[in-house]
Amino acid sequence: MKIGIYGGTFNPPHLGHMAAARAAVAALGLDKLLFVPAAVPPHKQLPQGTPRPEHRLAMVEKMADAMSMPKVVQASGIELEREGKSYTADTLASVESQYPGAELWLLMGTDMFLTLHQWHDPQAIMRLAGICAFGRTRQDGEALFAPQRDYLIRMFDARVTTITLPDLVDISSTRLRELLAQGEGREYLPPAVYGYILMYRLYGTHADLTHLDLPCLRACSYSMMKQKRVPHVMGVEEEAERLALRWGADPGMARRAAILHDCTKYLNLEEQLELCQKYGVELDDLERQAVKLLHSKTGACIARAVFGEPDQVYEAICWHTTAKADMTTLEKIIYMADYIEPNRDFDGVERLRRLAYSDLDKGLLLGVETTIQEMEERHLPIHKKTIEARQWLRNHGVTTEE
Ligand code: DGI
Ligand code: FE
Ligand code: FE
Repeated sequence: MKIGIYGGTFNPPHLGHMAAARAAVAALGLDKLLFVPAAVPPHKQLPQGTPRPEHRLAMVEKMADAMSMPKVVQASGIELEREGKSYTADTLASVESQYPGAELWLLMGTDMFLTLHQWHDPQAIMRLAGICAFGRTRQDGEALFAPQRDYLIRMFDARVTTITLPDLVDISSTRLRELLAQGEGREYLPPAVYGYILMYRLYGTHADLTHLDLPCLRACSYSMMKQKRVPHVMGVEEEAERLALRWGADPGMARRAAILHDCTKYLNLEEQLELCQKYGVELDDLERQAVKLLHSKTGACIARAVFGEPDQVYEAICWHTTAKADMTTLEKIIYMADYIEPNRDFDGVERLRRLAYSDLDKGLLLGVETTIQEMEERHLPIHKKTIEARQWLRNHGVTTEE
């Protein structure tokens, strides 16, 4: 097993780090790559306004997740958790003991590579790991790297590989922090990291969360979920806008409701219940135990309380899982968009898609009936609002015939 170890302050983690990590995984054939955010070295103060360690670790976790290689790329809090000074040699030793027999590669940029012989215990570092240095240009690779590479090989019997990063995102963390403080820099960050920065007001950002434009709202929402759910949420946004245009609802509101509809999906039961308490949501017996039913309630609360969304958006998110009797057009649209967005693939989805665009109520009824049937097959209790939705539609003469 080959493991890459990519340390740094990641202050903040950005697309340049991701490009370098991707190149290293490919060039070295890594089975695993660990991003290891460094603790503040006692002798080297991090710049003022550097987020707390837990924020840096959370951002690095978001960057790792954004690489969409969940089995390979991971964040590690190993240096942040360690007491006292954190030396690379110790980190390598600890990875070594965690993965006995693994072949370790230490990844680093040019500056680090050129000073490697001055680090604490360079013998141990180069005994435990091969060195993989990223160059920005070919000149780096040759003029700068070659003498240092030869020296390290001679002195420490090092194994050294250099990678030239062809399309390296050209941004320094220092410059990026300046841009962020001026409300810029979004294009250098994975959306989930940018959203996290906005939500916790890191690096001097002070976005008004209640007046975010769509890209910032997306970033915030994606920062609250796993990368693997993002395509679904993007699909719902696209579908909701299309349905809104078809059925005369506000496409902007449809988009915003869609962007936020699953934003609390990853909270556990305890966290869900806490939010319900905080926002005064009354729950029935089924909701208190079925965590999957709670994210629509809590998502709606976050949309309104944190992002300042109006009642229509609140309600549309609130009913997107169970539906209910007598829904507004926007509520129906979000329910349907969640069901038929382009990534959905199940028996009957094509018929559901046709109905959603030919007769919204018929589509809604078929969606509700499909859910009820699925719940029955899985022997799960059906929420009473879902039953009421079906009854209301039937009472109003709606059928699922095409
Ligand atoms: O959040 P999504 O996965 O995009 O979709 P969703 O909000 O419709 O949630 C679907 C989940 O909710 C699915 O796992 C089943 C659950 N669910 C929906 N209606 C009912 C329900 N669970 C129970 N027990 N009863 C319901 O009536
Ligand atoms: Fe949902
Ligand atoms: Fe969803």
